[in-house]
Amino acid sequence: GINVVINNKSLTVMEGKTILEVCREVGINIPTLCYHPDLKPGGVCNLCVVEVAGETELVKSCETEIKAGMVINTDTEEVIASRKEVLNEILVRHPNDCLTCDRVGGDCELQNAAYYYNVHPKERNIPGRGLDVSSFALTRDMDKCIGCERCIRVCEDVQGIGIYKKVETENGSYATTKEDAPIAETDCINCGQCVKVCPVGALTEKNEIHKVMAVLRDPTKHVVVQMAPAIKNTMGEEFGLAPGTDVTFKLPTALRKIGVDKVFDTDFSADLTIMEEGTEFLNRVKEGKNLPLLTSCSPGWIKYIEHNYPQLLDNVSSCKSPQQMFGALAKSYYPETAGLDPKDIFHLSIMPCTAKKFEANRPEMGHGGIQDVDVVLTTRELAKLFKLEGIHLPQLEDQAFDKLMGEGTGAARIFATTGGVMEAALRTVTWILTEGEMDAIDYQVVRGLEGVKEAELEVAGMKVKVAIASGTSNAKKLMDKVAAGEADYHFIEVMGCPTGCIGGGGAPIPDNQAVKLQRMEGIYASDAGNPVRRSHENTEVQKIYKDYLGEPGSHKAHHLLHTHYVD
Ligand code: HC1
Repeated sequence: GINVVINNKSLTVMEGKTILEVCREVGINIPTLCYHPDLKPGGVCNLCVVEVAGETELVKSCETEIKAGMVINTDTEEVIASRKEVLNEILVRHPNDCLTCDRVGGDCELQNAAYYYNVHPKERNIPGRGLDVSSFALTRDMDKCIGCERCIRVCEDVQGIGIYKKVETENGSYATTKEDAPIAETDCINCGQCVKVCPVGALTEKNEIHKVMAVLRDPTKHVVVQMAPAIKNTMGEEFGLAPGTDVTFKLPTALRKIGVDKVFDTDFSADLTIMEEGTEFLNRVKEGKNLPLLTSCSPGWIKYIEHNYPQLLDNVSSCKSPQQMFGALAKSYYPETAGLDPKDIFHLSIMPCTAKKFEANRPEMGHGGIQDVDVVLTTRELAKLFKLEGIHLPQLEDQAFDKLMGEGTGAARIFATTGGVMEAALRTVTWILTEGEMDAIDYQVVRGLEGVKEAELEVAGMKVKVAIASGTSNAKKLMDKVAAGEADYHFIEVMGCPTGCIGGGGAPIPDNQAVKLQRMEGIYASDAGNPVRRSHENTEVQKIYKDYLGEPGSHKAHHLLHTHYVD
């Protein structure tokens, strides 16, 4: 360690870190707008300045490495005056519709900083850059952009896509798309990683809360919900619980309180996916065709492969994602069983994902003019709806999911984290191939938050080579090899977001690597605590095959649960 003095206190701290990182570790609050712990420093907002003895000017704490003997002050009068000036300059051109901004409720870093430093600009000069509502997934309010560049860095550096650029104007700088095109016309994959790092309301998921509220008030609508695996171990964060906390059975209670008629579970259709995709995998191995099989659950990933590797689309599993399998059944199996008209059903999906909003609107995802999923709300949107309705989740009693499509195994739950779909598939595929003799459940080799993972496993005398990637820049590493014919994998799991759905674009904010690790641990704990941990043991999945679908891969299963991406 090295010795430094911060705010008149002598401290021994770790070398090789920035002043900002050290201050945060010891509990000193330095405001930032462009800094994000998962991105390389931007150094553009100038809010994090501090005083270092011997320096003639204030230094940016996010970019300055801490050195032995440094004497640092983080809140001198000069520092505060400088921060106020920075904030004032931003606020002069920032719309002040905070009452109705999507970042209402403590999530706006600019509002928090402005309030903290008590900054009140005398007049405003709003640039009038306009609103981009072209996307099913995201909304851009460019007047609210403060030029912090976080979206540029996450899209370029983390996802390897790079749809954004910075524009300097007389009235401040801001981010827009390259060519300034509406976002729906760019290479955007709707992953929403930019939304999650945006410090203000410039980038948000397409807000559909009010649409859902109107439906909940409509007595002619029968509202049926599905809820993604990740929601159960992340929603608690919105109510002050630790990341990873399992709130599975509080969610049905809350949803019924706001007027939902049936609370079902995407975990059910994740198990169903394993039955369909496992069967598809075994068939492809038998026929030696279209290997490696590529998973298809992540709609950001599907968009990415459509844009970048269209020649590999035949390798993509024909399975719809669990969300869309569920949607198809919510408008067929469920109403047929319950004696309802599918036209009266409003199917609401709760996802940690912004790309799921896009997926629900894809033309492939409906039958006979009826859309399978009507609206997708993100984790954040549902949390907001609960709060608006006065619901404090931790105080609620537990309730069960509704029967028919409300059961999920541990295998389904781990879909939420990178490697989970692979592990769930391995649990069932090895069991089928060895007729129950190989009954391993925990496949540690495919776990962990690394961006790319590989493993070779022996399954019933056969060597199976698998790979897993999360985040599209990691997927690219694998797909370049596959496209060049240099890979001999049998099965590849790809999730569009780094770390998988626990790091989805609709996940609670703040969101960073440390939080995601806790979420992952929560997911595996929920899996381990579930008495049923293999998809083929889901009794409601067994029932739907017996009563409705026939066998996995049947004609009916294909009609409802599969699709083909051709773009
Ligand atoms: Fe996911 Fe999936 S795991 S894609 O991350 O396959 O969003 O949680 O619901 O569809 O099941 C997301 C999560 C989710 C689907 C499943």
